[in-house]
Amino acid sequence: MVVLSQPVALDNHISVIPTYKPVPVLTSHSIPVVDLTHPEAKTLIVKACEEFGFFKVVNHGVCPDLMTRLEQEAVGFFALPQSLKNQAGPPEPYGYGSKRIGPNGDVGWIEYILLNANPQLSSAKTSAVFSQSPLIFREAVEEYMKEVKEVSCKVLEMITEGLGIEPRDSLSKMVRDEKSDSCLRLNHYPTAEEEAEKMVKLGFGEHTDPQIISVLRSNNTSGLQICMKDGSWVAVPPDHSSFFINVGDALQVMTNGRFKSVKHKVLADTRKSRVSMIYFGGPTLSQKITPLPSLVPKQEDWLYKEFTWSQYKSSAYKSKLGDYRLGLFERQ
Ligand code: GA4
Repeated sequence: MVVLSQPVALDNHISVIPTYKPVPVLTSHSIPVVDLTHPEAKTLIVKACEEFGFFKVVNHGVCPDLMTRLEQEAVGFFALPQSLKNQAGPPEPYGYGSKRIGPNGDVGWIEYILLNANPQLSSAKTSAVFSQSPLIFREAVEEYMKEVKEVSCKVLEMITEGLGIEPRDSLSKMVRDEKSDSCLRLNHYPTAEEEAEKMVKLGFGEHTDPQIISVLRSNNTSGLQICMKDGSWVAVPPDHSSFFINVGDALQVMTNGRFKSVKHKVLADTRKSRVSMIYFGGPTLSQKITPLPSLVPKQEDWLYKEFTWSQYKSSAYKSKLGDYRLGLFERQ
């Protein structure tokens, strides 16, 4: 259980960032760990997606140096003077953001960069992210996105195989599409300067990810918690050499609710900064999101109305972080 305590005023515009007293949460002994090279990996992934919508992957094949390099470059960006970082913001939704999350009043103890994975869609804001930093930042971002996209596609192919769906690229082809609406988020949960502010704060409020799949990597600072089916929260111990995979809303729909899009949040411990990078694998804007016909052949069994990713995305940007976004698309 999490206990809300004194709100902290941050500036003229942001009234409150909820502060938390550290309270015991369950340990994570039950979070599944999947070795991607194990012969039974696909079965374990399907089970983890059904039970938790979340799991950790090891033996993923991404070079640890690349993960460290991107982390260092991100840390370098966040260490720039505020005035320079602000030139890449506010996010619309791409670019640099501080404390505000999304356009509808959500706030957190966080600063971040949101980048579209499709370089052709790069905006003035995203170019500004790289204008203050050496070229190696942009190169690390591009190389990392390529590698992590491969991890997403490998996992999605294991999911289709585990579910017995043909063809095996039914899901991965959506993320592989060169026009896929995927993105990368680099998050920095800063330390607090004032002694009085050094308390656990809400870094990123509870929410589900809208896309198909999310692949998260963080430094060795804790903070991520996931919500279990019974509503209890479990703290996920950090592991900087592994990835954590989330089922997103679109995959919940495509499996007709068999996989659950996992609710999660981040509590920021302001004595130790946390840096995370998350790749959100999404489909193209025009992709129709429906239960996969080979999994649920009869339309009358579909739990959701048909919608496009573009429709879902616009409705997500009208919502607050913690809203249940799929509610609008459920069939009566
Ligand atoms: C949550 C998952 C991703 O971080 C994100 C977020 C997006 C944003 O920060 O711009 C959203 C949020 C996320 C869900 C609801 C809307 C959109 C903020 C917000 C209030 C990039 C995404 O795709 O959806």
